Amino acid sequence: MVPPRDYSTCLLLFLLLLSSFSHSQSHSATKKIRMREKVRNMFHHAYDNYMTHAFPHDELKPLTKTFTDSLSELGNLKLERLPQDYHGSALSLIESLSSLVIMGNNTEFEKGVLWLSENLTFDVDARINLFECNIRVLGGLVSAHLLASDSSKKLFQGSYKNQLLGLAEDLGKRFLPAFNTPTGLPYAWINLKYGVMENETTETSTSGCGSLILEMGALSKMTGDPRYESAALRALRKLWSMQSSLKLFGTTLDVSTGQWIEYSSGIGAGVDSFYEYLLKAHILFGKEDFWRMFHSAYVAVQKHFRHGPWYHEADMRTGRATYWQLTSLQAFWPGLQVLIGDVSAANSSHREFFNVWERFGVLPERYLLDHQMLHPTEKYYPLRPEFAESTFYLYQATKDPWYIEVGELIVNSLNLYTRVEGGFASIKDVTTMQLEDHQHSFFLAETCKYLYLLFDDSFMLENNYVFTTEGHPLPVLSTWHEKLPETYIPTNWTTLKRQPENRVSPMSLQVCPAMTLNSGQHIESACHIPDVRISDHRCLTDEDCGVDATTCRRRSCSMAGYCGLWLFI
Ligand code: DMJ
Repeated sequence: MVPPRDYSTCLLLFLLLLSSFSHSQSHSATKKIRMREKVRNMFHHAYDNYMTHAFPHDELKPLTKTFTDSLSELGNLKLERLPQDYHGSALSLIESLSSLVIMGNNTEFEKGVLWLSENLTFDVDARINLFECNIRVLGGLVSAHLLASDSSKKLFQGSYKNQLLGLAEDLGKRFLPAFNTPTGLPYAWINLKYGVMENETTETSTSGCGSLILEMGALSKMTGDPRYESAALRALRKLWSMQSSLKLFGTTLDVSTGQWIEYSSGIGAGVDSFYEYLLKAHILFGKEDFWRMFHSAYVAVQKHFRHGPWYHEADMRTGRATYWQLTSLQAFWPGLQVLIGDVSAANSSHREFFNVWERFGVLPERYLLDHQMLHPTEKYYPLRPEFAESTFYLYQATKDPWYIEVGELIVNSLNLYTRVEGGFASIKDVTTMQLEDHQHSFFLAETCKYLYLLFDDSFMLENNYVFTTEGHPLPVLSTWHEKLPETYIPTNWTTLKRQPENRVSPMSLQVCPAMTLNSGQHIESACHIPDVRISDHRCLTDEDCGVDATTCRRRSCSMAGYCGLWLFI
């Protein structure tokens, strides 16, 4: 471009640039406000329909405008074997409480808390999944209690008398018999009224044992009763002792023998929140030990599961790749990477999920990377939040407006494909967009919440929060910390509550920063493990392939060196 000759031209160009810059800034601010209101409307459409047609039952069936008492047998998407004599625990209301606060609906929050205080009981004959009940119900109650007792928020007209904490404590006590095993690893299933049932299965998952510490730890801190934290910690330590020489974990195990059942694992189903809780427990409780565990586990994942921008599964004993698939649950991983500052790795795998979302309009549950096709029986999208969650974290870290565009795409897809008169319905098959009559409670707890926070993060400026795996915020409190990481402590520190300009968020921990040397050479973050295994990822024999998690059939190694259920495909 030829440089302008006189100052007036220069000034004119400068003013034009400035006005286009401020115009694009105000344009993006307007867009964020518009999108925020769209999400608020979505949340209320889902919530109001639940309250009208399903409350106080557990979840809404939006197509028939009825309900399902799904807390019992949660973790089982088909909702089979529901008990006859259980009439719900207002699960979707409990899951909505923290979202109501974030979206500023204090009246409805107070109403919900009062209803639960007067009506909710856990003395019910219902067999529940410990992991699901912990993240959804205990987590929902603990988080709402902490929000309600924060007097600066003024959420109550009257006074709040710790009613939710009483309920949480009652539930926590009912969890304890599950840990009564020779190993301290908890049973996956427990009856809320009668404890562990006779002949109960001893099989559970890695996340079932390793993702209890945030909620149960918080409960101990608040009640002064150490039993919850101790039980969760003992289980986590036992699990930790079961890692392989490659520092990998399997997916399922036996709680009475402490032996692995499924040796293949990845970052998705059955394992995901185990990794998440190691890091988040470090942030919430300040224990260095959690950080050391997380770091070692994270490095092993990056080394053995990562293949360019995406992650496969591998045998914990040999590190050999087993399943080559992209799953909807894995999409939380980039968000976790943002928390430790590994933003470049987060960004590249987020892109992969974005491509799949764009291709299908939503994220299918399982996409077979080695065949570039959908898993034949897992073509559904049950309104999961993970992709929105990572988009929110990446926008927080980068402020790159592209993530706002991604958020808009998610919102538009949800409204286009899943919104019905009676709420939001799950998608049964992403190739036909046929709907299923189920609005999962995590749509209220997480999907809507993360989308809202993407467009309006003012809630995040009030305090430092850690979001549980179910999206329930827990404030990072100095009184809960044994020792804060150095980077977390401002010089004049007394409490972690401070002004927005001094805010220290988990992201600013930057525990794995990338570096540029004096020579100009760029060194990857300490947590960003370069991919060195691309050439040796394939299987050699059927032994390397393990068992298919859905059909329980042994998989075999194809001529091309990929594991699969070849008869099936
Ligand atoms: C939620 O219940 C939680 O995010 C859990 O950790 C994984 N699955 C669902 C949502 O997909």
